[in-house]
Amino acid sequence: MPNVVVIGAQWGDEGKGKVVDLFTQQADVVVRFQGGNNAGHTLVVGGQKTVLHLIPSGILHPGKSCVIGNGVVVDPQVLAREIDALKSRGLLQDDEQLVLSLDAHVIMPWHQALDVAREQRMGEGKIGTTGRGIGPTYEDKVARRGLRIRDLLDEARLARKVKERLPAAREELARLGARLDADEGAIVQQYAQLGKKLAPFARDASLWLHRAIGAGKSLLFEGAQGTLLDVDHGTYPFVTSSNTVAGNAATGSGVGPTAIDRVIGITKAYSTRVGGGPYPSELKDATGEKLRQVGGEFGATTGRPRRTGWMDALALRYAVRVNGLDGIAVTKLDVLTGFPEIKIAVAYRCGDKTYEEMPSDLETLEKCEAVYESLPGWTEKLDGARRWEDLPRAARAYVERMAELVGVKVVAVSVGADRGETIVLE
Ligand code: 2SA
Ligand code: GDP
Ligand code: MG
Repeated sequence: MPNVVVIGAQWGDEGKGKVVDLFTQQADVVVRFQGGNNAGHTLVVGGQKTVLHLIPSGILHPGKSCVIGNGVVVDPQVLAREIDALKSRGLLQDDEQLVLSLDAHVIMPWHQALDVAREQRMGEGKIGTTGRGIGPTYEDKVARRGLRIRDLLDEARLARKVKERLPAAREELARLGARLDADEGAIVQQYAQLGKKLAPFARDASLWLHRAIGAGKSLLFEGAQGTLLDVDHGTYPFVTSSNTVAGNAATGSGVGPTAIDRVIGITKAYSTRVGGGPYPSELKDATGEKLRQVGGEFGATTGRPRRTGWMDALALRYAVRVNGLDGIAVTKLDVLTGFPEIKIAVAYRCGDKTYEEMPSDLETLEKCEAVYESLPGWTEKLDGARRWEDLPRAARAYVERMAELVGVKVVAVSVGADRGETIVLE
């Protein structure tokens, strides 16, 4: 298989975990390159569900390697727990299977406390973060004062860095009316211990990937969150704090962009969003509630109910553009069974103006209403479909119309959460 980037083409939770797990059958190495444990990637195999937050979604395949790249922000407690949970299930038996970049930045307890305290202060206008400390950790990275995995491996250096950062973090927390209970010594001890636990996995991941490419291995890059949550290209400021688009697969892992052969976007057959921010095709009615219930649209990390709505062709076309998508995989088509009519947003109306491409200005976007095209629904259950021809005519027409509106081919259609419930088209 060529080297492929799999990216969320909407607001996250498109089913990247499922698709990456499936594609891993043809790959050798799966690489996370951004985000952290804000992500919740769900894999279902033979009815058994696994939710991964940091470890790439290839880990269920023994013999395939998983890399956490330099662009990921790592909460070492969460990673250690995830490793233990997998080991106790008989997975990840060989430590060589997991590579953790020495350069990945570390989420420290004050980052998480700051994330939560800042959100509480923002009230109505809050971003709706996952409260995992993602934003504050990326802030420190860019401000050149972050701690990296390599700092956990050297206790003296760790102690020095904690001493440097902790007072300022405490001051900010106090200003926000919050506090961090743990004292400096306890934090150093705990994180040095975590460093020892993670040391067997910690490596120069860029060099490791370079050698894997040299040995003819194929790489699968696993995006987290989605295109519209990208810090540059998303609905800023209602975004996450990393670049979620395909271009960051190179930066966030230390391979050159010429190593990437193909980019696939994952989209639901409808849409969801978690957290605040504009969402022109949102459904705040009984139809939206039905999508949430039938689709099980609750956060895989926080359990928050996801906002739901119709497919948005403008947003998807935008994702095709900013990621350079070669194709899309459409997930959760089965969820639409039984809806008498299915809509696709094909334009936005904002006052007396009509937009056919995604407006870049948030204030405009906030005032936009979706203009819909309506297609007939179907009543047949889809979870048994394994070939394109198994789908009812109306379901095929819907997917074909989606592809036509966004101008790329559909490479797979997912009709259930299980690995096997997929129609692979190429
Ligand atoms: P953060 O925590 O700083 O990254 O939050 C900033 C925005 O990014 C959104 N975000 C997400 N959106 C969808 N899914 C995500 N992962 C979890 C899941 C979400 C959950 O798989 O369901 O469990 O709540 C994710 N992670 C970040 C977030 O909602 C903010 O809008
Ligand atoms: P990710 O963050 O993109 O990996 O997606 P999540 O795991 O957060 O959310 C996707 C949810 O949809 C998970 O509960 C999956 O098990 C489920 N899922 C994925 N594909 C399908 C599908 O085709 N049909 C149904 N019904 N569920 C699916
Ligand atoms: Mg998710």
